Amino acid sequence: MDPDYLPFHASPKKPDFQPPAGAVDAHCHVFGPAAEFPYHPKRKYTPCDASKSQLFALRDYLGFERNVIVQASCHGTDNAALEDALIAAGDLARGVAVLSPDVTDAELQRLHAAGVRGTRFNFVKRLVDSTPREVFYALAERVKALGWHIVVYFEAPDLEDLRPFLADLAQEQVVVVDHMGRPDVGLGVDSAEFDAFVQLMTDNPNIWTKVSCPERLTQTAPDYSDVVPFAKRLVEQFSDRVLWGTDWPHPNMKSHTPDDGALVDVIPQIATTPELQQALLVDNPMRLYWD
Ligand code: 0GY
Repeated sequence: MDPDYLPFHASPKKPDFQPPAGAVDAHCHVFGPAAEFPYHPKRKYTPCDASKSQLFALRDYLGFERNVIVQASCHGTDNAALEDALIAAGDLARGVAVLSPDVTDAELQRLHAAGVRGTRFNFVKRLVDSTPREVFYALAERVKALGWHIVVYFEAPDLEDLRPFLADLAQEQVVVVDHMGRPDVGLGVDSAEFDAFVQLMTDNPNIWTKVSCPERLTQTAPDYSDVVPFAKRLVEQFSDRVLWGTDWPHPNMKSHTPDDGALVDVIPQIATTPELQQALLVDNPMRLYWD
């Protein structure tokens, strides 16, 4: 079973930027290993195996202390690999699960005990079949009782369609938007498209975002400077509602193999003071996932 995309970097550089003590990589994945945790039969891509021990080794190498591990579409609603990694990590990891509409209360409790604190709603058409909004509303209601938040993944052209739904959810729960809502960076940081995303966050104080994935958004790989103004704008405007993550092991990367050390070196360009770095890497993720 060969992966559909480039394998992750085998020997990333040691970053020049040293994250503050207690830093959290708030968006990364574990995949398989398939022999132990098979991929979902209806997945849209086959990933590279990326084990928990490889993730924890990368965490230490890059200078991070904790991980937030996000269930990706290739494992469907079977969160077994995620749960296994969370249990192994103990207090050093938290998780975001993808839930089936008929998930039992017992399963939710078990996931919570393992460290899950959020559920992910994926709207990216190349990754998942569409799910009716009523299903998501019902799941949001159920996890609210556990104090979980919602993580959403969509691309910028879908924002207007989703805006009322996101605003509804954010009335009572934190909603974290993956990868800055995936702007087209070619349009520029002052574009109407990106202004619309900034407006979403301005109007909804419960909406957070991950200023992650320059490797996916750039049009000049492996130079990520075209993405920097987007992330910097959000970090400066919403400093207490931003998170950062590596996105290791970078599923579906076809343009280039990102060097995780180089990704860490983007951080001081988007969070330019020690205070902003502390908020982005420590205070915000700790408040959302460990309080
Ligand atoms: C990411 C991005 C991607 C994949 C998934 O659930 C997923 O399969 O999120 C992507 O292909 O853009 O956040 O890892």
